[in-house]
Formats: sequence, C-alpha cells, structure tokens
Amino acid sequence: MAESAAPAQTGPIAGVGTVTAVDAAAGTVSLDHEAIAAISWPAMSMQFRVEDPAALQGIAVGDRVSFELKSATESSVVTEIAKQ
Ligand SMILES: [Cu+2]
Repeated sequence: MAESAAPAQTGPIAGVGTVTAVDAAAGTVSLDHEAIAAISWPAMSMQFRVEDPAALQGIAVGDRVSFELKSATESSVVTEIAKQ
C-alpha cells in the first residue's frame, strides 16, 4: 500500500466493456462498461463521445472492448477504443 495519499487521477482512465451501440458518423459509442475505480464509477451503460471517430473503425455492437477516457474531468470522452 502506498504511503502517500493517492493523487488525483489526471491522465487517461482505462476501462473495459461491451459495445451496445456505435455511430461513427456522429462520433459516439455506447458501452455497457465495468466499474472504473479510478473515478468511482459503478458498472453502467452510457454513451460516450469519441474524440477521433476514426477510432471506431472496426468496432461493432457486441464487441468486448478496452477503452481509455480522456481524464477524470472529461470522463465522457473516449480517446482510445480497441477490441479485446
Ligand atoms: Cu459510466
């Protein structure tokens, strides 16, 4: 266990989940994601904006994915998404 208090999460935040909807034209993806402890999120279904819609190439409904959120303050923005 670390001696110091945990610093605020400033960098990308990793998560995993399943794609429930994808709209490359709109640059959005909906994920049924697992809990993300770094930002105290329980598991839930929600829609994200994808920073670069090209990242959605090859991503389809039902895919199991790992993804990164931009930061704790921009947690609705996906910066990376990849099939597991
Ligand atoms: Cu969520």
